[in-house]
Amino acid sequence: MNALVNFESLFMAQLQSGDYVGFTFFIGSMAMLASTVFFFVQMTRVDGKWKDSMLVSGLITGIAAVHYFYMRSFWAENQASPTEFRYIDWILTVPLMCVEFYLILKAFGAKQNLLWRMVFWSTWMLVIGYLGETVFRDQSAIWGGLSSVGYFAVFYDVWFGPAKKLAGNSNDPILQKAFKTLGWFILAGWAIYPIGYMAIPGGLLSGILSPESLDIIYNIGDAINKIGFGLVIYSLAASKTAQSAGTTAAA
Ligand SMILES: *C/C=C(C)/C=C/C=C(C)/C=C/C1=C(C)CCCC1(C)C
Repeated sequence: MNALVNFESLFMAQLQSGDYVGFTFFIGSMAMLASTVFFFVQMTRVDGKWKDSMLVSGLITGIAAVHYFYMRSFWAENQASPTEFRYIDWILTVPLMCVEFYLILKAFGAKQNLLWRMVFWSTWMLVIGYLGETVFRDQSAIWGGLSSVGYFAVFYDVWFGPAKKLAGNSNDPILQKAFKTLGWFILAGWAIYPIGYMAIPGGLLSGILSPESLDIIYNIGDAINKIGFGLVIYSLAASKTAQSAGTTAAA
């Protein structure tokens, strides 16, 4: 199995009929590309202080788009999980999702330690998850449990901890609603991934999920979390831009 993919095969990857996993890789690559164009174009239309948030949304789907092109050709050639590309993508995009939280909460007093704490725990989650999926696959359940500690730390921060308190400090209903929705992505959206992980042979759900489910579940998770998360940011930025245009017009 070769982890290197040549340039031509990136765009010429073949899809066999009945290859449902391959199907989700192809859809994923185009959905990420289209979302990236959308977020970058919308970035030019929102107020200055929301441009950074839109830029980060576009970077998240843009980085994912490139990796999806790699992953789909890796899958097409090897019919095997592109685990390395997957985790390289996550280790770049998940911290950027933490940056989105930080950018939103900065106006309400978020300090950089909020960002670093979230980045630390999400990196913990991914590095340990990678080890459980590769080197220590036979003990994937234990590594999955350890990885989940990082997941719960991020979840706690957003739902009950310091991030939640900062959002509460703002008396801005538009921002609070967006923050709450992003919190649901962490609770329900991120919870999709451990289900895929448990489909690993010998994993906790391997009795009911086939090994190919892993990539399908991860691909669905990525579409929801990367594109959906970006759309929440876009809707927040667009609402705030419209709101400030309204107040300027009224003044
Ligand atoms: C865009 C990519 C995202 C949002 C990826 C998120 C990934 C996770 C939340 C992964 C979580 C895992 C566990 C909580 C335990 C098992 C191992 C992982 C890494 C699949």
